[in-house]
Formats: sequence, structure tokens, C-alpha cells
Amino acid sequence: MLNKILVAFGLKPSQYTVHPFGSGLINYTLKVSGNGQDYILQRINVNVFKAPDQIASNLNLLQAYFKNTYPDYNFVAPLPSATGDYLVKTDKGEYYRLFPFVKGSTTTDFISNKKEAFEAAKQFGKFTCMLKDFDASALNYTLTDFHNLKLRFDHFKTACQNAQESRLQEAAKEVKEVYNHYNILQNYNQLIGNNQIPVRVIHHDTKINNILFDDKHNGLCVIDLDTVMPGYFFSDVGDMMRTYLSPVTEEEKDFSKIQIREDIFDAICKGYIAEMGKILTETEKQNFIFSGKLMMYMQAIRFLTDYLNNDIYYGIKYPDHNLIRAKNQFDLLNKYINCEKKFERILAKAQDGLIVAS
Ligand code: GN1
Ligand code: MG
Repeated sequence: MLNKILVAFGLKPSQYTVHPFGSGLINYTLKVSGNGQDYILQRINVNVFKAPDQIASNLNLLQAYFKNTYPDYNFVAPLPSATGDYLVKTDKGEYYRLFPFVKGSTTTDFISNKKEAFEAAKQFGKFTCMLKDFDASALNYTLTDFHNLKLRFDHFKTACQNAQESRLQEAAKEVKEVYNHYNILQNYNQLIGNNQIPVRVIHHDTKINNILFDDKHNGLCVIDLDTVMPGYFFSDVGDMMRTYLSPVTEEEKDFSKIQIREDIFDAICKGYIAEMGKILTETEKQNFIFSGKLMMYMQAIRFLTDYLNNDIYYGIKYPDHNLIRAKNQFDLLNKYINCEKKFERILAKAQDGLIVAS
């Protein structure tokens, strides 16, 4: 099967070896090595991305824009197949695409120092900033309502109504925790309801492994562009807070290891503001810290909802995996909230730094 796909992309199977690659929860990713140029081959999860051709069309539009406007930017777009298509469909209805593996680039799964956080935040900020004059409405919504907290909350409520009694009991504390932080949803509804936040081109998945670094640990570009679509700055800023601040991830079961690293918070502010500072609106700046709360809360709700729905979305490795992930995210959220006052001072300094520098 894989051989057929390689052939469809014009690669001779005998010249390449293929190995699973990366740690994404959604798509199935392989590295294809050999013959002087490596590739990333990816099977799109069509249960999540129901219209893979919409992703391909977004990427083509963006690629054309970058080629004209920022020709030096390393926009990692899919390669055409032998017949000039960007997706290869198998008899089983699976979709594959092939990317060049950027030579000399590396990725990391964990933030080990503030430089990495700074570089990543700068790259995500740069991406949105470079696209500030691109018409975001030309892009398809590859996942409708992806970061719509109101809808995520509604799905959570439905899941509570339909859940097995045993799961509902196991999750009672976390269900209560959702309501303890109801003010986050209220604030979100107010911001969105009043159209207070501009629509921009947003990456929507800013995990550190979606950044390519060069050999000197400088950021090169962003990858994993399936969720690039119109959205709000808080998705990217908030998901960086969610995934960079703590030295351990959402997978950690020992919550005493969940911590908030202030130097990393500082680096996210400085990196993002270095690129986006000049175009962020006052409301966006005022909600910079709120972004973290929003995304932690949303992810906790998403894991909890999936647990109540008998784990139909996120892959699990043990029975209570999604419940543990939800608990982990609530723990992170509470620790983040405890730091808010400190964050305000750090953010203000980072913003002052921009004014001094410009
Ligand atoms: C999924 O597969 P991955 O790790 O790139 C999810 C994100 C979640 C994340 C949580 C399309 O991303 O929204 O934040 O898991 N992506 C989708 O680990 O649902
Ligand atoms: Mg990903």
C-alpha cells in the first residue's frame, strides 16, 4: 500500500525507507528517507478533517501569496504528485500528502529554555503578521468552530447528559471545575459577541513541535498548517501559554510536576510582541493574559467531553487517559491564574520594551 503511494508521488520505493515520525494525536505521520532528499508523508485523519481538499486549497492560496510577497519565507507546502495533485487518495478512501523535509531543520517536543519559547512565539507572530494584508476570508474553515468556546461548552453539556453514569461519577469533580471557571466563558462570549477582536490568519496549533529550528536553535518557520484559517490571536497566544509554560505536558499524571515558568511567559510575550506588537489592537493586548486561561479551559473541556463521550476523538493509551488529561489542564489553569498579577507586570515590561525599541 505505502509503495503505491510513494509511486503516486513519483518516488521509487526501493530507494527509500519509511518510519513513523513525530507525536501528533490526529494525523498519521511518516518520514521517508533516502536518495539525498527526505520527505514527510502524512495520512490525513478524515474523521477530523472531513474535507482534505479544503486544506490543500488553503495551502495553495497561501503558497502563492508567500511566493509573491515574502519569497524568502520557508513556506512548507505539500508537493504535487506525479499527476499534479496535492493529495493522493487510496482505494480505501485515505488521503495522503507529501512534504519536503527541510534540510538541516530540527524539531523539539519540549521547551528546554527561554530562547526556544522566544523563537517559537516570534515565528507564530511573524506568520500572522506577514499575512496581515492577505484576505483571511479567502481561506476555508478546515475545522468549523474549532476554537469556539461557546460551542465546546455546549458539547460538554450534551456529553454530560448522555454520559454513562460511571463516567459521570468519576468526572464529578472536573464537571464542577468547568462551572467554577464559568467567567472565562462569559468573558469569551462578550469579546466575540461584540466583535471586539479582529479576524486574522491564525495557525491554531502552536505546539513547539510545529516549529522548525536551524542548527543554532533559531526559528526557521512554522509547520503543520492544516488548521491555518481565519481566527483570533488568542488561539495562538493561548495555546503557547498552555503548552510552553509548564515543564511537563498534558500527558503528565503527577500534577506536582506542573509548574508555571515565568521566564518562559516572558519569552512568549517578547517573541510574539516583537512581530505582532505593532498591529495588535488595544483589546487584543488587554486580553493577552486571558488567552492562556481561555485555551487551558477549552482544552480541559475538550478532554473532559471526550472522556464523557467514551473517548471518540483523542487517542487513549489507558482507560482514564482523557480524564487525567482534563485534570492536568485544570491544574495548569489554576496555577496560571495564581500567577496573573505577576504576569501583568511581565507583560507590561515586554510592551514597554517594544516602545523603546521602535
Ligand atoms: C490535537 O494532534 P495534535 O497534537 O497536533 C488537536 C489540538 C489539541 C491537541 C491536544 C485538530 O493536536 O487542538 O490542542 O491535540 N488538534 C485537533 O493535544 O483537534
Ligand atoms: Mg499538530
